[in-house]
Amino acid sequence: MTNKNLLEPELPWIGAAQVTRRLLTMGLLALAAALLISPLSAQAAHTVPIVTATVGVGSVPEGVGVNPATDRVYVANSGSHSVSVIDGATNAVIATVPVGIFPVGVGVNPATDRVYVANSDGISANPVSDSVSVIDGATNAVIATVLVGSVPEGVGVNPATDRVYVANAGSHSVSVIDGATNLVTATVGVGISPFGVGVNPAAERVYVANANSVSVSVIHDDATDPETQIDSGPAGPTSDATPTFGFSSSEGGSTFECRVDSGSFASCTSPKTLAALADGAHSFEVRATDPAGHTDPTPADRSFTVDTQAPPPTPPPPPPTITSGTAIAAAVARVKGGKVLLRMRCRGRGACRGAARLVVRVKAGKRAKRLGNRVRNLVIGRGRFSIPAGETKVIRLRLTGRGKALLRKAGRRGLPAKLRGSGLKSRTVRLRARA
Ligand SMILES: [Ca+2]
Ligand SMILES: [Ca+2]
Repeated sequence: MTNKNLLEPELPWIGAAQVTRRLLTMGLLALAAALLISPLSAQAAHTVPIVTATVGVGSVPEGVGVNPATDRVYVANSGSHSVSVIDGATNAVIATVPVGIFPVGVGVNPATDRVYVANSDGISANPVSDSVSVIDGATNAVIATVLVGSVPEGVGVNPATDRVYVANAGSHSVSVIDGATNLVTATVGVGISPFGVGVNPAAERVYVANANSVSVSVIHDDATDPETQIDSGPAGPTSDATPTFGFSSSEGGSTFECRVDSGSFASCTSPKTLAALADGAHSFEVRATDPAGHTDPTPADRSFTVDTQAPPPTPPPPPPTITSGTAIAAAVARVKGGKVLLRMRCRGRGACRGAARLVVRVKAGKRAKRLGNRVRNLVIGRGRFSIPAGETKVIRLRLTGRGKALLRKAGRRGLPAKLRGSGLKSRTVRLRARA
C-alpha cells in the first residue's frame, strides 16, 4: 500500500461506495499518468546531451568554428599552431592546416566557405604573428594571412555582408576585414582586452566582450545603402504650382537631398514644398543618405504636370431625357357630326402628345392664280391628342366649314387628306362620311 499512500496520503475515505470511487479515481489517475508520462519520458531522452564521439586533434585546442553548409568543423590548436578539420558526418580529422602562432578564435563564412583563424601570438617576431589565417574550405589551404591588431583572439563573421570582425585583445580594438579582398578596411577602438565576438547579420551589429573593462561594445557596421520612398505629393496632372512632397528612408537617421527637373541635388527635409513652377511637365527626385554615409544610388522620383489654368467650366447637367412616342394614324378615318374620328396608335418609349391637322391640296382662286400659285394647301381640320405609350385611341379632329364642303363634294369615295402635325407620323388619310 505504499503506492496508495504516495498517491493519496491524506484522503480519509471509508465504506464500500467510497472504495469504488477511490478505485475509479485511481484508474483515471493511472490513465492520465500513462498519457502524460509516455511523451515526457520520450522527451526526456532528448533533453540529455550525450557525447557520441571524442575526436583527437592538435595540442591545446581552443577555438571551434562550424560550416553548416559543408558539415565541416574547424578546431584551432593553439599549442600546435594548426587547425584540425573534422568531417561532421564521420567525426574523422580529414586535414590539419598549419596556421600562425597560438591560433585561438575561429570564424566561418558558410556563404563563401572561408575560415578565419585568429593567431594570438603577441610575443614572437614571426611575420604571421598577430594575424588572421584565411583558409579556403574547399582546399583546406591557407590562401591569405591578414595582419591585424595585437593579440587577436575572437573572430566573428557576417555572411550577409562578407565582413570579418577580429577582437584584438592587446590593442583594445576590432579589425574589420573585407572577405572579398582580405584587406583590413577599418579598425574600431573598443574596451580593454576584447575577446569574444558575436554578430547579428541582419542588423549589421557586432558585439564585442571587453574582458578587462566589464563591458560589451556594440558596433553598428552599416554596409547597405538606404532605400528612399516618396510617400505623398502629386503624380500626373496638378493645378498646384508649388506642390509638396513627403518622403522617407528605409534607415532611421537618414538625411535627404532633393532636386527638381534634373537640377542639382540640395539638402532637404520632408515634407518639401517646391518653389513656384511654370505650367508644364516636371520631375521631383529625392535620395536618402544613411548615418554611415551611404547614399541611395537610385533616387525616388515623381513625374507630374503643372496646369494652373482655370479648369474648364463644369458642363451643364444634361437635359432631362424626354421620352416621347410617335403617333401613327390609321389610313381611313370616319367623319361624323363635323368631326373626324381618327384612330391613332402611340409607338415608342413614351406617351404621344401633339397637334394634328388635316391638309388638302386645292386649286388656287383667281387672285392666287394671278400671282402664279396654281395649287395650295388648305387646312380642313385640326385638333390635339394625347395617347399613353403603347396604346391606341380615337382622336377627334374638328372639321372646318371648307372641309365639310369638300367632304360632301367627295361623296362616297371619301376625301384624301394629308395628316400633319407634331408628335405624329405624316401620312395620307382617307376621310369617309358615314353612308
Ligand atoms: Ca545603411
Ligand atoms: Ca532607391
